Amino acid sequence: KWDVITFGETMGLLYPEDSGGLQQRARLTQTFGGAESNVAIALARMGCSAGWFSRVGEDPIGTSIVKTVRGEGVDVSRVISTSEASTGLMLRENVRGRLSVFYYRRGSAASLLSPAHVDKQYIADARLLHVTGITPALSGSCADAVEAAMTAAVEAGTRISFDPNIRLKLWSADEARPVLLKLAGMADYFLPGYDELKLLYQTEDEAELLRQLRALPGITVVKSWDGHNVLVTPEDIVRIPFERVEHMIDPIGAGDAFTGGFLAGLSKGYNLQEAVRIGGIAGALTVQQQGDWEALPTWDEVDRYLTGRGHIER
Ligand code: KDG
Repeated sequence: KWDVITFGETMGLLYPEDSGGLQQRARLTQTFGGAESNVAIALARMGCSAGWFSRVGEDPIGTSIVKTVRGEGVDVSRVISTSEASTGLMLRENVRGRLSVFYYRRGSAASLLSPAHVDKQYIADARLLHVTGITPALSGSCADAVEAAMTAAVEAGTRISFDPNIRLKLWSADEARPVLLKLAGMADYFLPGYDELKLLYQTEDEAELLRQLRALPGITVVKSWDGHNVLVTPEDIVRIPFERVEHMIDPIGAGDAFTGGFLAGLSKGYNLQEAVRIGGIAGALTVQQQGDWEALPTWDEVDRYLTGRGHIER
């Protein structure tokens, strides 16, 4: 069985090499990014068996995404390459510390994913299915694909983790809320950030938020709540402090690293609290280097931190 399989759009990513915006003539670095493939790569680096699928265009960006994700040890056997549409793109800039993302993904190959592309047997062959709230924001057929995949998982006894990953450039909070709350209710592990939680439940009242989360059938881990990651189960609320970040370089990808670490921890048999700590370590290691997935740690790096083993320089 696969430890985790996941699916969702991965796009070509372009950003200026130097600090500065995209309006000026800039030299661009070409890479790629996608929340779900980031999680799959994180899991593979941490020694878990992971699969990711999507649709990509028959173009150089799509080909390089599939080759690179495969090279990271992720199963890409279910990825569909199509001449029907192009691989999506995103551009990113960081101007005086203000980060902005620009999407060129409408009508992309991945936005045409539909329930017909969801291989139920693949999901049944996994211990856990990971999905995010980006996918249902892409198109009606993508939203249907997420529901079909989750339903297949429930039928097969495959557990589900769900990161709402709210992207307000893709849909409004009012559009997102009912869809994401429904999916949260189907998940065994719901992994929102604190800001997303406030948006979903439209309150900042701590007691009310906790009450809502405890009413969910699954377990919730809230990322970045007052310097903690907070584990909420029907019985318990545990606040696990953040790991110290010495050199913050690039915050993007921290959430995906957290998810990868958390799920890797569970796959390796750690308990929930330990898995949250492992997720926190993976997140902290990732933000200290450039790149969404490039900076994801290996299990050895996480374990060195976890066990307090030092770094041998030479
Ligand atoms: O999750 C971090 C980024 O890789 C992510 O924001 C890119 O999948 C992405 C999206 O749709 O925004």
